[in-house]
Amino acid sequence: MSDTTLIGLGAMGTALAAAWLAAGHRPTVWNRTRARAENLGAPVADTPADAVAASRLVVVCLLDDAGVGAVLDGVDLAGKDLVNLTTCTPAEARARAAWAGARGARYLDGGIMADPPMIGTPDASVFYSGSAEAFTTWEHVLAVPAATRYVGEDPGHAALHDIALLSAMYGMFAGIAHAFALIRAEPIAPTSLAPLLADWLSTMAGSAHLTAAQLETGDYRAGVSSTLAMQVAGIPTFLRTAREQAVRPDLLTPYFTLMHRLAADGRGDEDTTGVVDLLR
Ligand code: FVH
Repeated sequence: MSDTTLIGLGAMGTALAAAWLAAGHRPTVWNRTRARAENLGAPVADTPADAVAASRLVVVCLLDDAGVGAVLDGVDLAGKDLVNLTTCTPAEARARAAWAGARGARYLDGGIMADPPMIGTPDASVFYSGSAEAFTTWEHVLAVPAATRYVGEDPGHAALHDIALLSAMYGMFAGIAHAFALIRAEPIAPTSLAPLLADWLSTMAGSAHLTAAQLETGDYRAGVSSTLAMQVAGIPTFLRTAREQAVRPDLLTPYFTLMHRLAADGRGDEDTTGVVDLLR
């Protein structure tokens, strides 16, 4: 019996397989398009059922949750530990855990915080949640391609951490796009702005800690150094600058609108943390 089965050899699954093979594991693999499995140097199963039968630990990394259901439909999962690294929503992960449990499998959901080239490097990590027993049993195998971060028994919490962090990343991407758009028509090289931007964003990322503390205490005035009122007063300058540079402010205005709403509610002496509550 192989120690691991890996179902799904897209860009991510192939990177996972390569990391396990490089570390001396011998995962049994299956992929819908068989050609992607053939030159890996791993045993290739003919069917998903054969792949699942080959190992107690079954790792799935497919495009989406519907694919997981389609591939594992009718496959005997009794006694297996199913680790699903397919990106999904928290509700999909909980439903998939119940689905696996009803078929006699322990379930772990995983949210991958890496792109394929990062797999096998110290920068890669994966959030896991679900069966603590399954995590303890297989952590030594799961830790080969990426550092493991177990975030609890709720199978939806790995996906929730994954999507929360990626959502913050997209907010950052939006800010970066706006910043580059502002300088685009000027004789300022993007490569000269980039290190300034990266340093500034790294410094400001620490503000997440103050926001978290304020959310936990409910005191949105604690530790405020730049009040909402001061920041709202500056919004017209951001909008005029965008207009002067012929840049659409579309990526910033949703956040500015929420800041205005808080200020209109008389919360100008607070931080911007109240935006979190307005979003709910
Ligand atoms: N690549 C990335 O940067 C991100 C990083 C964070 C995590 N994601 C998630 O990982 C899952 C897999 O992503 P991927 O990069 O491997 O995706 P693809 O290269 O497009 O490969 C998709 C695999 O899924 C197979 N597949 C899709 N639909 C079905 C289906 N209905 N039945 C069976 N297999 C299916 C596909 O098979 P094939 O096209 O080769 O036959 C690939 O193996 C994903 O959740 C990301 O969000 C990656």
